[in-house]
Amino acid sequence: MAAKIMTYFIFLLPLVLLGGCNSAKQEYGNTYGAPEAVLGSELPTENKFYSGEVLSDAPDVKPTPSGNVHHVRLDATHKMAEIFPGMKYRAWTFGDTVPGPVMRIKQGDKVIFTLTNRAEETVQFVPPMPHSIDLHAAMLSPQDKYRTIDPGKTLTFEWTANYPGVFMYHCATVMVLQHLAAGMYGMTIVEPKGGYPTKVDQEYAVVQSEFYPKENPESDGSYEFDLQATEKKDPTYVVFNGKFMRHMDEPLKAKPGDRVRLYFLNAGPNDTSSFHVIGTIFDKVWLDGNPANELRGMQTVMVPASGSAIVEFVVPEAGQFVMVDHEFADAHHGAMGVVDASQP
Ligand SMILES: [Cu+2]
Repeated sequence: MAAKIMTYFIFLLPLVLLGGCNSAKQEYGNTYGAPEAVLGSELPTENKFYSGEVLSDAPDVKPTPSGNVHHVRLDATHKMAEIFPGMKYRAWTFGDTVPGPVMRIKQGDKVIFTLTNRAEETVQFVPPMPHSIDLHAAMLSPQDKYRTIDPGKTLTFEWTANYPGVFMYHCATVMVLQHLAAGMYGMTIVEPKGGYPTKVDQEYAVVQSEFYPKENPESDGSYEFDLQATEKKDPTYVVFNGKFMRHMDEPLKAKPGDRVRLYFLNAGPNDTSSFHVIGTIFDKVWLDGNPANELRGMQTVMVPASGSAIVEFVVPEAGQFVMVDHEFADAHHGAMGVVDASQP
């Protein structure tokens, strides 16, 4: 009997353990581990502050990319952004936009990623500032790949997208709250292997975030981050895609009968979102953007700070369908926008 048990432990147990590991790998085909990040000083000379065929400006979403390896560069910059026309905010950005560019890749794809810190070149109002990037779509050592780099530096590393979803990326340099409130966040879409189980007529990216501005002491008419309001979670503006009520003026276009997919990310930094579209019901909701997390027939989806959802709905008839954060104080602070299907 004792000999039999020994046989089990010596020969069979390792196989059982190995089998367990293999089945996890087979289920997801995950890739773990990456070469060390490389720190450099070669800054791009072009005026464009990002590059990569898989990038677009929200609400636009690039089509599913071909190929399995993508080169992506995002630059950290400082710029005067407008939260609404004429209202100037001292923003810190990825790609010189708030939110940063939308990255669309596929599960299993590899990204050769470069962060460049160009805060030095673009400085207008704050001292050159260290920055970093934390990619929620990746699984990497934060101490190596998400390290803070000085102005004038670049950091290059690679990663593989193990899980499908809609993921946040953001600056993770202390004080993180300040870098987030200043505008340093964006969306990565990782499409499942084999694509989504539905076909849609329209698709858009919507990033919700909060702004906490106060007039800056130099009284040049611009605004900057208000630490007190941010720590009290008391935003002046809650916005979709970087601007107060932006998609009331720039509606997302659809037609009656269309199936619409929204990739929705709540970048925060502080509030949840109760995302709702007036006049329809979400046929499918994939929490965190992963079709394995499916809910049906939902009126409102609760999305935490740094969380996301893909929502799909049918436009039932001609009309203007208003997206809101149904925490209505947030809607009044700017988290409203239209899906316009008033024309056939
Ligand atoms: Cu930063």
